[in-house]
Amino acid sequence: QLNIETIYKNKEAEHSNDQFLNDVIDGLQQEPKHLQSKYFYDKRGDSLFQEIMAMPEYYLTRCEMDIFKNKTQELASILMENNTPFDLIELGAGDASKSLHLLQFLKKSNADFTYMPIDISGNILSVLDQKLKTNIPDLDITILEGDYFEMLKKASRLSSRRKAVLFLGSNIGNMEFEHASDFCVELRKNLNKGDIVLVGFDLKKDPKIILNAYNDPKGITAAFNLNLLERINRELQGNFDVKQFEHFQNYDPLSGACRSYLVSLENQKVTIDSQAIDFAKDEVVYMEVSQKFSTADMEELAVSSGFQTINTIQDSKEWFADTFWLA
Ligand code: AVJ
Repeated sequence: QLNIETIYKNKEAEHSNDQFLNDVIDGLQQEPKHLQSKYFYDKRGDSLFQEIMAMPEYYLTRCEMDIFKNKTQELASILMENNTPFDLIELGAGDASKSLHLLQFLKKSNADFTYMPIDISGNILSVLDQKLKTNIPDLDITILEGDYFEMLKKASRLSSRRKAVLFLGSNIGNMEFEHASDFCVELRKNLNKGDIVLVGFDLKKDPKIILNAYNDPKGITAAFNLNLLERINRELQGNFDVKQFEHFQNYDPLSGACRSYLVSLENQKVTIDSQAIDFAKDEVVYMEVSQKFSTADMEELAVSSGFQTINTIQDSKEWFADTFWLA
């Protein structure tokens, strides 16, 4: 069998620095100030996120890994239904450490599929590429570097096979609830009837456990947030004094929103690509939401975007859920 390996980047990638600059200036001119967490993932950010996933407090990855390691057969049998060839598209694939188990299982079961990982970080995609070459040398893989929907459309132009889309890790939690709903509607529009989506949701649970996962005593999550200021310094000629900002994390058990902020410790002026931005002492920059869900929240999302829930698989602690939606 042929191992077709191609890397596609979106055209926008060439202009991505302009986009980054626009989004940063735009966000810092808003009230309250806001930076987008999708920009966390440069090379340093990727490596800090790897450290986060290895922290004892950050249970999410271990819980979903429990599902992918111990319920692989269940996952695979739904994806392989009726044995027709398919494209396995992963949104925000990262280093594919969880999906690796599924891919290996699908290969062993002689499933006819092409793996299409999509990620915004070219750096992590080269890590993924190496990892998969070593572990599954005969895997058909098409790598797509760029934004989710542009790359999903690209995937549709490349192939007309049925699609199974993975959106794991509670990545969906990085969107405000209304935005997540718009996202799922848009996702549904890009799929055909009979296509399948597997979405990972971090569930509402003991609020202390959730807050601790994002407020680690070693300050790795703080460094992960502060790295975006450093990235702005590196790539956009910014002059943030990172020591003048402090990470603050909050979890609201009623809404399920876990949010991170950077607090300005002084009145200060920062220049980014020759544009000046003022920060008042104690002013916050809103950085990221990591939304937590009840099973009712999950179902609401599915129904409002035209999907039908066909199965939900949880880890042994019942802290995390991977749910299958049928388009
Ligand atoms: C990669 C979006 C799932 O929100 O839990 C980890 C990112 N931020 N610690 C999350 C993150 C702070 C993570 N996701």
